[in-house]
Amino acid sequence: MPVHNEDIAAVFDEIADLLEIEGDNPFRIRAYRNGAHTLRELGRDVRTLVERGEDITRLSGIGKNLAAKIYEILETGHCRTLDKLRKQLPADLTELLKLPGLGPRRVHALFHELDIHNHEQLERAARDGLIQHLPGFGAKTEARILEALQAHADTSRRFKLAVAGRYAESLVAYLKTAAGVSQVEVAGSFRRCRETVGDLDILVIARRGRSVIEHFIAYDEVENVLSSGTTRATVMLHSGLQVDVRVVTAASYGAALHYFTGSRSHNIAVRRIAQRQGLKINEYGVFRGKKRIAGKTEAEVFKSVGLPFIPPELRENRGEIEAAHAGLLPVLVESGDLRGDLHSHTRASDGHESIQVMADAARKHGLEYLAITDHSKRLTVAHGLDSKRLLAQLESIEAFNAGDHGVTLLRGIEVDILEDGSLDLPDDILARLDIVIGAVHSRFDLTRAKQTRRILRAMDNPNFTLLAHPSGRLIDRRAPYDVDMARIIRHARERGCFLELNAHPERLDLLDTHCQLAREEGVLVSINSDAHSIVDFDNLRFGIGQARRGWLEKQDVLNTRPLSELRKLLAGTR
Ligand code: DGT
Ligand code: CA
Ligand code: CA
Repeated sequence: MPVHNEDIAAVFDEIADLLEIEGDNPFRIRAYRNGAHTLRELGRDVRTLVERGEDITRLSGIGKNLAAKIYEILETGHCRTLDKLRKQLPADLTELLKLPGLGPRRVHALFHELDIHNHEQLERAARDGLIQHLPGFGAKTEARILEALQAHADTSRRFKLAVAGRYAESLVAYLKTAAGVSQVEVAGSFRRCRETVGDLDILVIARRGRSVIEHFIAYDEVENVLSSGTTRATVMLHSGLQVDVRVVTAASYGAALHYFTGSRSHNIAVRRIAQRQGLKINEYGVFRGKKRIAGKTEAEVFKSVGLPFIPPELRENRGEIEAAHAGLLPVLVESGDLRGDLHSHTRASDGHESIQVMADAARKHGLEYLAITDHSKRLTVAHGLDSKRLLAQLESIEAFNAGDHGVTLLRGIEVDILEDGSLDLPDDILARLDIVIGAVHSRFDLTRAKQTRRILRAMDNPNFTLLAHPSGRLIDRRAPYDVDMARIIRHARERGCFLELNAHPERLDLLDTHCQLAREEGVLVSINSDAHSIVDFDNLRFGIGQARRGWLEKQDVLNTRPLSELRKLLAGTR
């Protein structure tokens, strides 16, 4: 059974979680977390490295102990350390950790004080008002736990786009090896670049379905087959990801692709248009009476009902049909439009590389400029920079720029927005930078009014350039903080500063609907990787996907500008 980096990382994360709930040694816990991080950022399958006989202890964060565990998992599919920990603690305890606001320390307290180890017990205790009396909790926390339980019920069992993408990639490659297959494409929410996907919907063109389906259900990551017929099957993978495969003929491929890309409400709206013209539209084609008038390509399907091609990311029935009719569809931003990246970290704070290595990776990624924006001092866990260390870094950046490296570094900082809205470094220091990214990293629990006031005040600092990850959410882990985003976007327009769309697959923040709002207000959005290592520049494509869902065009995106123009825009915020 092929084991992916993600699978091993999940094992390490779970070990770390369980150790932390048990109150184990923090260094041991950190070692597992670092190992998981390294695997996720590796960019190559560790399995391949091992097969090639490479020494994996040379990877940062992978020592002898973790390497042995990696070999064990690759060989046996199991990890005895995890199995043992799981036996010591109730099986469902780690589910509690996934609720926003519940870290291992709180779960430790819930478990040891109230014997709570699953969602039902947690909900009962919260409703009975038992939780607020635990040390480190309170009435507010208790209320938030109830909200989180509700939100969890709504979104559970969805996969982050990037994670689903890793499973999809192997599976698509595998399906292409079946006899008679000429094309394989993932449709559904995955193709629309939604931030999470419920399941994968894969379309295959082949003349004979049966052999393709047999090949599919024999895939060695299949846990069980939920249904299977001559042209379609649904399976569950070991990872818990569900996959639908449908085999179609070339003649109806475009119609099937449109149908299974969705969204449902977009499809319904298009079907209504077809009906008004006396046409019938389904997954086999567009029909006038019995005659198929379109179906081979999606463009043909759209054309047959009088519409231009609508990109998948827009198909949410959020005005795309009206815009298409009016000839006002946006020309969406593309990966190749990005000229630079305005948010990255180095070893100086919590990144893994030097400025030189990061610059080189950015250049290889086709970028002309990169802003170095390490954390500021308040963020002690990230080894944030104080004025002195920042000034030293500026000198290294200037020295780098004096050479000819094919990429220009911008001098920046990701400065903490403190609780009162002031910034974590003195103004005279910030004034010496090319770019100041403000970010909220603490007190996510302020009231809406206070949180909004805090951010508006930060933006009013004349050195402020760009608001990082504006909602603060971590997909599946932390809800957005309560803030008046419409007001923040309007304020950014009045103040003349910018908003970030953080491309990290766990953030994808600005949300798509807020991108749309920013565009309407004329506030430029910067699509940033927030890179902590060289492979993170690949995440920019997820930011592009999100920006496209938010209707952004090239001109709406700050870092599509060439450097000279960018410099003028940055200077204009002061
Ligand atoms: P997901 O999987 O929850 O992230 O979201 P989708 O959009 O991938 O939804 P899914 O997997 O249930 O179905 C894939 C697409 O197939 C969906 O976007 C539209 C189409 N579809 C499925 N069932 C129906 C249906 O009953 N009516 C219509 N109009 N379209 C459907
Ligand atoms: Ca789906
Ligand atoms: Ca589906």
